[in-house]
Amino acid sequence: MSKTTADLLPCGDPVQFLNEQGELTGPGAEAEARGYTMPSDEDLLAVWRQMVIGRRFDTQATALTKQGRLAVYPSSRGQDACQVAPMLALQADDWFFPTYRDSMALVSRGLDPVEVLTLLRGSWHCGYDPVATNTAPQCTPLATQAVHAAGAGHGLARRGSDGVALCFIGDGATSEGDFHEGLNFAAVFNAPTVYFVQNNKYAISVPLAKQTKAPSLAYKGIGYGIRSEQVDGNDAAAVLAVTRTALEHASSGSGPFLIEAHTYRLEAHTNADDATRYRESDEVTQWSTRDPIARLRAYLTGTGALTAEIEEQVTAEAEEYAARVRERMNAEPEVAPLSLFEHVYAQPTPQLREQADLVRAEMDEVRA
Ligand SMILES: Cc1ncc(C[n+]2csc(CCOP(=O)(O)OP(=O)(O)O)c2C)c(N)n1
Ligand SMILES: [Mg+2]
Repeated sequence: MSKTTADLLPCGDPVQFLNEQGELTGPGAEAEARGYTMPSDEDLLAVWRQMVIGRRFDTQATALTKQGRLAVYPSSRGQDACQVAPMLALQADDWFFPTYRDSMALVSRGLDPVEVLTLLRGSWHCGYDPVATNTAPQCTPLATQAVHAAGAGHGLARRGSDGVALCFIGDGATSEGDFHEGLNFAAVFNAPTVYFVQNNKYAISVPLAKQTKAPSLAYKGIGYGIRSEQVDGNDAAAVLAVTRTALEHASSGSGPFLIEAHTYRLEAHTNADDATRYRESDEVTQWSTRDPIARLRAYLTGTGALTAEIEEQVTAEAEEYAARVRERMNAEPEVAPLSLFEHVYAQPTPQLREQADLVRAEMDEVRA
C-alpha cells in the first residue's frame, strides 16, 4: 500500500506522556493512533537510573576540561532523556551514528567512558572499535553522519539483517545539504534508518528561529516521503515510546523514520563557549524547570517503582562511576600530538609535513 501524506505527518503537538510535574497525561488519542504506548515502570526505572549516571558522567567530563585532561567537551546536560532512552531501545544488530554532543549516549550504550572521551582529549581516533560496538565515531563535520547512516541502513537490509541505523543529529545540522541527501537516499532505498533530531534550540549562538522557517523540524521528513514525529524531548517516557515505534517501523521494512525531539542545551555549546553572550538567563532558568530526570523521578516515585533506597543506591553508583572515570583519565597516557599526522595519507603531503614540523618545533620549545 502506498503511503499517503497523512501516514507521514507528525502529531500536531509534540508527543508527551508525562507533564512537567511528572503526572501522567498521555498518550492522547492522536499518539495512541500512531502506536506509541506507555513503557513499563521497569523500563522507565532503567532509563532514570542511566540518566542519573549519564548526567554524572557529563558533569565529570566538563570538570576534566578544567583540569586540562580533555581538549574540549560539548555537554548534553538537559538533553538526558534524548541521550539515554533511545540507547536503551536499541537492539543488538542496530548501529548508532553519534555526533560530538553524544558522549552521554555512548556511555549509556555501554561503551567504555575513557574510550568515548579519547577523541575529545585530542586523539586522532575515536577510542572504541566501531565494528565491534556497531557504533560509528562521533561525527564533528555537521550532518555527514546522515549520509553514512543512510548507507549503513541500506547495507543492513541488503544483508538480510533486521538491524536499524540510528542517526543522531542537531537542529542546526538539519540545514546542511548532507542531511537532505541522507534523507532522500534513505527514503528512495527504503533504508531502515531512524533520524533522531535533538532540537536543543541552538546551533552554537544561532537560535532556531534564525536557522529555519519550518514550523517543526519533523516536517523536513515529509517532503522525502519519510514518516515523521515530534516528541517532548524532556519526557523520557515519550522519547522511549516514539523511538521504539520508529525502530520497529524501520526494522520491519517500512523504511526510514524521522523524530524531532524538543529539548534544550542547558550548558554552553562547549566549555570554550560563553552562552551568556547570546541567550538570556531567564530562558535557561525556565528550561531548568523542565528537567527530564526530575520529571521521571516524580512519576516513578508516585507509582512506587522508585524508592528512597534505590535512589540512594543509584546515586552512589553514579559517584563511583565518575570516580573511576576521573582516576582513569588521570592515569591514561597523554596524547602524542604528532600522531595526528600519521594516518592521514600513506605519503604525507608537503603541507602536512610542514605542519608536523611546526608542531614538533613548538613541542621542543615547550620542553626547552
Ligand atoms: C560542516 C560543518 N560546518 C560547521 C561546523 C561548525 N559547527 C560545529 S557545531 C555547530 C553547530 C551545530 O548545531 P546543532 O546541529 O544544532 O548541534 P548542537 O551543537 O546544538 O548539538 C557548528 C556550526 C562543523 N562542525 N561542520
Ligand atoms: Mg542545536
